[in-house]
Amino acid sequence: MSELLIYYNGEFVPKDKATVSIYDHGFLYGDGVFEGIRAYNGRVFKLDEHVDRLYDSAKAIALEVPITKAEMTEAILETLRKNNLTDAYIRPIVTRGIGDLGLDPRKCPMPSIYIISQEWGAMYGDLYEVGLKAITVGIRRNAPDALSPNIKSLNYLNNILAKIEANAKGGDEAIFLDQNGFVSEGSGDNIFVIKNGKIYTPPTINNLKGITRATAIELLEERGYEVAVQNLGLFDMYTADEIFVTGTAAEAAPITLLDGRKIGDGSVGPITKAAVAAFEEVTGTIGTPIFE
Ligand code: PXG
Repeated sequence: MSELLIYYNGEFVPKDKATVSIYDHGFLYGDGVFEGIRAYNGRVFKLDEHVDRLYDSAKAIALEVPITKAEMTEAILETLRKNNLTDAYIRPIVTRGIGDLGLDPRKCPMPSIYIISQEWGAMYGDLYEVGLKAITVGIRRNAPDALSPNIKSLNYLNNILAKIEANAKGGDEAIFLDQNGFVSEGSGDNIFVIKNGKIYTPPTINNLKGITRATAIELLEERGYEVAVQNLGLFDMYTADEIFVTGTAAEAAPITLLDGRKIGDGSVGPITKAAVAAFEEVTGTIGTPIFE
């Protein structure tokens, strides 16, 4: 297979040559934004939504992306075409660009744009059948008035610290609470809780406005389920009949054990199965075609 090509500021560069300046503020300070996108079956899933969120994240940090959304969309598709990918993970990144060791963003005259793509399958393998073991971590999700979790920024240390803690405690995924003790999200996914046939998910003030979350709400409502967006606490999680998480990487993934407590009877429940099946159906059929 030919070498993977990376988009860098309008050009395609072989993987080994796609390097970042040590003076790029994305590297020095986590000063930049990104997206995680999937392509299934030759179609990019929810491409416009991801491009919109990338530009919203950039706007929130006062970073002006130097190309239009239409140009970004085309750059993403062209990156996939250049690498002949049909089932892929796509990572567009926009950094503040190259500056110096001072943190003032005015030192960076030109943002840098990178698009990485590669082949990618399901993240949790066999765990979709049995469910994930999740751990509520002690570290709290970034407060919205400090660094909004709505910004998909290059500063993911909060999430990485959660993952380290979950790994150390034998969990497959971390569950964050926010500073008020409300359920926030996973390290890279949003949370759904099911009790007595009704579905609940937290509002997005304290978590990422997940595109898979929005898709799951839509798909479940279309299938006649009621989805309530409301604050949840740990009690709601421990006493749930079912819990699942949603994300571009995780897709819809069941959680069957949380902090040593079985969720429901400890097996994957019917509404979670319906969500997983519905998601699989849409990812296989809709999306922006790469090669047409
Ligand atoms: N919360 C956080 C903190 C995320 O990073 C989600 C929720 C789900 O959002 P979407 O829009 O994807 O439904 C994310 C997204 C990875 C990986 O490598 C993580 C994400 C996306 C892609 C890859 O773990 N997280």
